[in-house]
Amino acid sequence: MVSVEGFLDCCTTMKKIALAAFLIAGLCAPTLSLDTEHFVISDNRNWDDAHSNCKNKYTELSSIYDEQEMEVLQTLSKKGWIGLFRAVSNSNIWNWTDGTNFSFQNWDVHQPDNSVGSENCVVENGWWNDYFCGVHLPSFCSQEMRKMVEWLLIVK
Ligand SMILES: [Ca+2]
Repeated sequence: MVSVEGFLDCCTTMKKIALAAFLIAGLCAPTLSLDTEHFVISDNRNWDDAHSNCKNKYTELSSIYDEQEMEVLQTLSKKGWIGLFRAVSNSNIWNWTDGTNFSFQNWDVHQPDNSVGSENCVVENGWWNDYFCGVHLPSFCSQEMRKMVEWLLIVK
């Protein structure tokens, strides 16, 4: 026969086990996220060499998806090649070297103007300008970083 105290001890123990299970299963949820970091390469290269250098040492020439990312690049350098290029000669079709969709745009006034029909690469200088790919400039490279993020819920 179980005494009253024994019954209460049993309930308390079960509550502790349930709480422990809840803490393990529900409150700590480690997840893996991808973070992009940008770097400036200050020695001057043409766009093709800048692209090869980024692929060899980082992940890609930088892609820019929004205003915040623009600001991050501007804190690194005032000017540099990015991963945007004219996909079809003399068209207004643009691709990112990493294959992501082209939607955000930040062209300077009167750009892209495709001067003399051969400005097929894009330089970032606070705004974007299509420019001659053979010009030697600094460049922006990006790197994908795998980061472990652990979500913790604080119980009051
Ligand atoms: Ca231009």
